[in-house]
Amino acid sequence: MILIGERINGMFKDIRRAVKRRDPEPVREWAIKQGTAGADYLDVNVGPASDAPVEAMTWLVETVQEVSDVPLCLDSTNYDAIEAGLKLCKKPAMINSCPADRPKVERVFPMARDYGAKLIGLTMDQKGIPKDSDARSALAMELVAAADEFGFPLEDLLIDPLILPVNVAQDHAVEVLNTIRTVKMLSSPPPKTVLGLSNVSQNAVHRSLVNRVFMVMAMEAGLDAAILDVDDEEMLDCIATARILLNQEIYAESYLNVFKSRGQ
Ligand code: THG
Repeated sequence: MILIGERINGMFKDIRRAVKRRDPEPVREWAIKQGTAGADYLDVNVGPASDAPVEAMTWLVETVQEVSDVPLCLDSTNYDAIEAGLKLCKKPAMINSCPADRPKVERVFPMARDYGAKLIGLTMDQKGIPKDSDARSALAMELVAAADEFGFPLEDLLIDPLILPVNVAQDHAVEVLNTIRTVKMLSSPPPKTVLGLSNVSQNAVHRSLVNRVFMVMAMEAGLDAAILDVDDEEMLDCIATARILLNQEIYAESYLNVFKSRGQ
């Protein structure tokens, strides 16, 4: 399971303020904390309100890399900001993300290939996010075809079927799970799959419980990666236990500790 720490994102008030004031301290703290918790990547997003996204992303990437050598997942809809970040990344990065929308595909896939970055492809197009898993899977297929067309390695493509909050789009969750299953049959080798897990519980009660239960369900469907709260210890225990029960890890009495100490 590829764990991508969600916390350095302008959606959070402390980070939004830090980006605006160019205050490095909250960014450094979260970079170190998530690295210690076992993040394989750190998602970095300057937030929707940033008026100078290229400069903000440049600052954010530099600030994180001053204290952490965890690879970065550059999260922006502004591809100039992503490219500015890619130029600075010391480790191969992940690009977050590209929809199945032709002009964007033509901009992002060659960039991902040329920088040796992994790439998250979203099952959405200019019309938005379809509900049915069949329509989501058809968009995933377009992204798989684009990887082939632009010479991008399929195993570096992560398909994100885009989970929405359960309190406003309850009927989407099963469609997302079925999309994860279907994507695994699209090509050989198949692309990987990823979710922005905490979306599922936005504005809902029992947030961390909803996140953990959906994570385990998505793992059974074949999920390979998640953008999530790596600081949620019970979440990591759920992931470790699901890995045992799915026979992805050999059982040992110390399995919880083994999982938590990995990568440190
Ligand atoms: N797919 C991809 N990338 C993504 C998402 C996705 N990036 C962003 C997001 N979705 C995943 N990251 C988050 C980060 C934070 C929250 C949800 C998803 C979140 N934030 C609090 C909230 O909105 O309630 C912020 C409030 C606060 O505590 O300050 O829930 O789906 N590829």
